[in-house]
Amino acid sequence: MSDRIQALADGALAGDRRSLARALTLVESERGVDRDAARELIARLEAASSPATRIGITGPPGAGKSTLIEQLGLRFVDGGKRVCVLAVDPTSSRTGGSILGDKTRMSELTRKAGVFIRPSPTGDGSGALSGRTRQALQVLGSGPFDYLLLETAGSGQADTEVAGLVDVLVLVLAPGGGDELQGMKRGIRELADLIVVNKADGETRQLAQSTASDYARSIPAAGRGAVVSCSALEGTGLDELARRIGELADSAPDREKAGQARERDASGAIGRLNHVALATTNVEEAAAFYRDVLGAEVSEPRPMPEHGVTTVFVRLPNSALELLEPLGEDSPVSGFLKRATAGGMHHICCEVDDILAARDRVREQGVRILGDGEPSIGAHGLPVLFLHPKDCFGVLIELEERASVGSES
Ligand SMILES: Nc1nc2c(ncn2[C@@H]2O[C@H](COP(=O)(O)OP(=O)(O)OP(=O)(O)O)[C@@H](O)[C@H]2O)c(=O)[nH]1
Ligand SMILES: [Mg+2]
Repeated sequence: MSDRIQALADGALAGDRRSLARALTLVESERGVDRDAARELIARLEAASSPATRIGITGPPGAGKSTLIEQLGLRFVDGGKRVCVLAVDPTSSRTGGSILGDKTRMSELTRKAGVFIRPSPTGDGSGALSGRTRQALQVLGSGPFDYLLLETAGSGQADTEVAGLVDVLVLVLAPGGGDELQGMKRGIRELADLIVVNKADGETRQLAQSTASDYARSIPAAGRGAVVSCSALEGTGLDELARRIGELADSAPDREKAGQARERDASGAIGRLNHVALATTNVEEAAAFYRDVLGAEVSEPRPMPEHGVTTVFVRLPNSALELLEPLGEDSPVSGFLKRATAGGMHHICCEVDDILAARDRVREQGVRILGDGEPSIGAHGLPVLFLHPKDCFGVLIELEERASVGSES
């Protein structure tokens, strides 16, 4: 096992395409045995000497992110940069992947020597980035690339998360969409280094330019001037855009070094609330309630047979709700619903920096851990533990280890 992982790590560090592809498949795998191997691989890859600068390209579906990435990528390659792309597709976990979609959209870039393009499912279907995405970034980032372009769709919580994972964040928007601006989380507007209004061509040229001016007026003073319009289709404004992004990337502070300086808290104390999980006998109806009655954004239901539940994520500006419907014979939520037949709060999940330190801390205080006390891999692909509700004032508490790449922000 270890020799195999070492060979995979060596291949990935050297930029061998097959090794990179296999390493990515390993970290994206949902199989338990693969999760252990993936952690070992990531630990070996941390030896990478000069990780790629990460450029996040985010924005609503259809704004033209893939088209733009191909055009920017071609310009970076012409400028002598080595480029790779990770396109995270929130729909692919449901539809089985739009791998061909993005590859054909980037067909010219795909053919360039030394360029590596990889579509990746987000994992939990919530649009939020999973632990797997973070690991995929680490794999690609450790290869011999100058720039790692990360494509993610959506707006809201997922975007704010992206900001913590990249060195430069570019927000791509389509012309018009004043509602989008209203709906867009303030955080993302402030976190973006550049806002690009795409499709400044044909009938939407004028609209793109006025949208760009609107955005420029509405974002905080520090961000003014950071709004540009372009046409990824016709190429207008792209040389200038590529130059500006390149400048931002080359002057970005060394995130790896900053990350290393930011020691993990080894006290085992709990950190951010990750989500509150709510059990229900009908996840579709519950999702419709959060969407239609309360007006929240909800994901599609996702069956997770390995966890015995079908889940829906309800996105909130500062956290998430996870709706759980039992799946299969021995679902962990079936017992709960026998007592609380109308459904109810099943558990809360808090993040910790170091899952083993957290376990030792609570154990010393006499709190029991459910199961054998060994962390298992939870729905986000990260190690988790559950604390006994009888020792926690009646509340089932899940502790989840924070992902290894800086995710706070
Ligand atoms: N007119 C015009 N159309 C564009 C431009 N850029 C992209 N498109 C078109 O917009 C559609 C969506 O483009 P994509 O590049 O796939 O957009 P995306 O943001 O990657 O979409 P998702 O990955 O599905 O979220 C395609 O039909 C493109 O051809 C542009 O600058 N002008
Ligand atoms: Mg795309």
